[in-house]
Amino acid sequence: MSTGRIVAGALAPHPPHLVYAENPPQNEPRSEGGWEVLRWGYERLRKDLAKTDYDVILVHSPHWKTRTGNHLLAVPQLSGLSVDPIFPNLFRYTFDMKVDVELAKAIHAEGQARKLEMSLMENPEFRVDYGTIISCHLANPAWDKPIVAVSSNSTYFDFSNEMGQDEMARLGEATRAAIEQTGRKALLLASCSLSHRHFTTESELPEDMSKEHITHHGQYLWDMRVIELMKQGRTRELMDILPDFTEQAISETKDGSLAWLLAALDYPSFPAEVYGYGSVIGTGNAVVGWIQSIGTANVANSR
Ligand code: 2X7
Ligand code: FE2
Repeated sequence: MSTGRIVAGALAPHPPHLVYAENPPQNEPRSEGGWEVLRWGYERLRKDLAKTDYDVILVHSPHWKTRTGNHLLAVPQLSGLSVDPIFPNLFRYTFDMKVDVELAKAIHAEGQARKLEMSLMENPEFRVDYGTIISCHLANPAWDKPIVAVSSNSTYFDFSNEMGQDEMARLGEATRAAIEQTGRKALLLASCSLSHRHFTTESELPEDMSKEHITHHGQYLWDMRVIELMKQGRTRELMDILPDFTEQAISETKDGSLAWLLAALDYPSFPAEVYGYGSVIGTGNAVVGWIQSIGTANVANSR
């Protein structure tokens, strides 16, 4: 009998600014801080995760873009230097991570069984993208758990948001089945921003918070609508409006991370915990958790 399960999921945005602001030893550039509301949100997420027993982190990243299907890291250990191509002034990070290859292979097989195009990434020199690294770092700066990283395929861009979302629903289901089958207790991270319209110029001091705000009010209203549905546990409704949100808020959900997460969690109906919301270079970002032990206990207590 299988004992594996997803113990928690989180919307875990990856602006490089958040790691830059924390000044961890792995990141070369130094900062004077900034974006505290989001960073304190991650701090609160980490506190809740510390009460949760999990043994692997799975992350779906918009910045590992693959043209042909869904790729999975499948090298037991990866290290190197990852540089954000847009913000090399903020993110030059020396990474060193372990990968749960057995779980990656199980997802690969479950995806193929659902007619998804799947590939294993077996190049030991592979440079891991900043989206994967940042969400994992902010959720677990100790890097003491192995990860499985999932790429973002191009279906949303080549066909439509609806088709992309349909594939992510199947990939989420495949991910859950593989976790159950391999007996893992898993934390899942959807590494993405919400509204994603950003400034086209950077202020002289990137962490000058007097310059930071959402690009425009319409983006903020869309973000609040989506967050409200998460807070109310209405994630199936959220999936219904996600294609429109993706289009109108120019959202990074177009890379599939959030749809994958909600599908893997089987569309949770308990209220999500919103740990923080804030803008980064004009984009809207929320740190949100669906922690099974906390969420389902709250629902039981309220009955
Ligand atoms: O990749 C990103 C992002 N998604 C949001 C904000 C700023 C920079 O990089
Ligand atoms: Fe991004």
